Amino acid sequence: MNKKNTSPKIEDLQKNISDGSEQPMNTNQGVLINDDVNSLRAGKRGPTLMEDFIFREKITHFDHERIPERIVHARGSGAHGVFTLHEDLSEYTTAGIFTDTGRTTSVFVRFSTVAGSRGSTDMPRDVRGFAVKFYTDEGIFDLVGNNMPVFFIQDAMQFPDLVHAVKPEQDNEIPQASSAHDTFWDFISLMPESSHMIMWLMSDRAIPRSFRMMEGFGVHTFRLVNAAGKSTFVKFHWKPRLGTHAVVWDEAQKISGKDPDFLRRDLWEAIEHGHYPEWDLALQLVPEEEEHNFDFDLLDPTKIIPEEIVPVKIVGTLTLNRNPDNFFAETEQVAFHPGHIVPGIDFTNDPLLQGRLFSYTDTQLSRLGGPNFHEIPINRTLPAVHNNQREAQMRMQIDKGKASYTPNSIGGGCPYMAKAAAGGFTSYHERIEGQKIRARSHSFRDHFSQAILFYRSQSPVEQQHIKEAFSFELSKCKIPAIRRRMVNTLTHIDSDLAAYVAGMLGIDLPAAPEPVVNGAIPADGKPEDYAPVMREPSLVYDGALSMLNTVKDSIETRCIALLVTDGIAADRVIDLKEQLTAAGARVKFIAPRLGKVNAADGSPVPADMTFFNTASVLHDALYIPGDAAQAEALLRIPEAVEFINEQYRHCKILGADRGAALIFDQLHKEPDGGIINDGDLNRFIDALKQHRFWERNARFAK
Ligand code: HDE
Repeated sequence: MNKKNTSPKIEDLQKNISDGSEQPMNTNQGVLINDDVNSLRAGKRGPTLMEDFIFREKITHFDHERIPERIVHARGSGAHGVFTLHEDLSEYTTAGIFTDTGRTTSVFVRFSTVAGSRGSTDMPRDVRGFAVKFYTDEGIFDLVGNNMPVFFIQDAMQFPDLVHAVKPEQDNEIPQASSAHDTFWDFISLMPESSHMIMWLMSDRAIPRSFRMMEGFGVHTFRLVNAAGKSTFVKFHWKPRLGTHAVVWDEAQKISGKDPDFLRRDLWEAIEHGHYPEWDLALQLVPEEEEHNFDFDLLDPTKIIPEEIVPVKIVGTLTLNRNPDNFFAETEQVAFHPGHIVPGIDFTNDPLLQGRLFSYTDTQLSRLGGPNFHEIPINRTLPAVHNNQREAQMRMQIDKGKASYTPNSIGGGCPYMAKAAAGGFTSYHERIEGQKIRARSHSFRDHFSQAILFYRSQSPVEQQHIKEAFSFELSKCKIPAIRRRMVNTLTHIDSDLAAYVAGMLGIDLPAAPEPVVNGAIPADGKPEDYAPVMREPSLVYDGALSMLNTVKDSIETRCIALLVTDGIAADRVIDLKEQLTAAGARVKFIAPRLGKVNAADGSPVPADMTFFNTASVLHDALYIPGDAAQAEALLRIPEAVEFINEQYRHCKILGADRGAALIFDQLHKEPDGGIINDGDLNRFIDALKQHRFWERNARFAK
């Protein structure tokens, strides 16, 4: 199907843009301002007068400059872009964005952390939000997902508990943006259903190298519905073109100090430099008749559908190509909602999704100040809005006519309801029967088999990182009983993992795994109805779960530090920069001081950064051009030595020209596949494509 794109441009929706250039200043009522620096007073040294409407308007506006931050996902970064479809999916759905291959749909995407407040670091160990607003011709479709495919809890009823547990503790508001504390692990250790999610949270997925290098997941099973009313279950995935990559934990902690805006800056700069981030949209499709063919429940949000069982089908591309003009107006005020769907897409009865359908409108009422938040430019839908909703705070739309009710005759019966054939939304006719009941389905009780599958699917490096992450997090818990409960939970996932963590915490492993405690049982609930069903995973390995199997074919946008000192050969550094830039990397000259270094031929080599204003953790690799004199000069600068040591420790790729390579011996770096000491740039580039040389750390060897 190849229809013409009729969408207005998203920029047209945002008509309230003001840049103030070449304009006189005026008040919000349009009155030109003559004096914006003196308040009106009774005499030069007298009291300020209440009648100063210019002063009062300015201060009132200032007093209310902050809106309440999001309860969760407060720290975020956004970008505009487009979505294009490669394949007509009308076999499954009537939704225009999934059937019209000729269309380019505008999107706004917001990435976020979950726990920290708005000013917190980008780099805590945390889930990342991946929320996409599609401005489709048929209305807004929001895919409000995360960078992990499962969630901590099965029922929305427990979301406030989860969030209270992970947020800073009640008495002293410590720690900020961190799950490494008693209340979080107290809750988790009493919630066996969190076992799968907690493996993802302790994995490298929780410390991404870049928003541009994260997968995204819709998490819940949704429905697609076609023109004949037939429904197909669907899981949504975003696959980054640059592959899925992470930093290491020591690096993440240091980045939080050196550049808390690390991920925000990375996204902004990539777009400014024209390196537009791209993701493939991939779907897992399950025919309605096959709902019960799995050994887990499709409605359980703590489960994935292994890609080994249902492969993903790539159907479209998301490209982010424009930074916001104004952070507050766009990234802060954007309001996502999993309930924003369009005809051809529908919900399932996943109890987590069902609860979300209530929460997201409700939260905007206090955050954005009332029910008219859809009129804020970034939230406007392409089709003009015609309905009988009226008034309330901050109403922008001026509704004409007398009739604001249905049925009416005064307004000619308008606005009228749209027939399904004309695109009117109809809900999928799912058959429902049952008692009104508060209960958890027995099909939701297998909490461990996919946690085990996840761990077994990880490479030795990733497994080691998970061991270290649990050890770190639980070491921050002060209450021994919580640590012990968690270690016992781990014995049900992997004995080696449990033994390592117990060893690092200095506690004894239980002689045999004890039953896991489930603290979430209703007062009159029967414990046997809530006892986890323990079983082995049906699959041994799912290749899609390990970042080892990710895309590693380019060094595009990787930040390479070229360490330069006086006496360097100018033509060599310029050539290196050109070659690496041609391969897509971003190269910075790091020097002892700002300004320039003096090359051997007397020409200036401009310094981008210095050893005192940047750090190793902000770069993916380093290269040392020159000869022994350059190496010796660097060895005399403690910050340069620390830079090289840290790059090495974080398993990064270190390159040097043959003459300068003696620096690696001097610093006792044993030659390995991640150290290129002969100036061979092709080998350096190939090594960097692998992201890190993980084998360097002997602890990973199995
Ligand atoms: Fe959210 N979530 N959530 N969530 N969520 C919010 O809405 C909520 C859940 C997600 O960049 C809030 O506008 C409940 C799962 C993202 O603006 C709030 C439950 C997933 C974002 C809310 C969940 C998410 C939010 C806070 C349990 C992954 C940020 C501010 C039923 C599929 C969107 C806001 C942005 C934001 C409620 C669970 C993703 C309070 C009740 C599962 C990416 O309404």
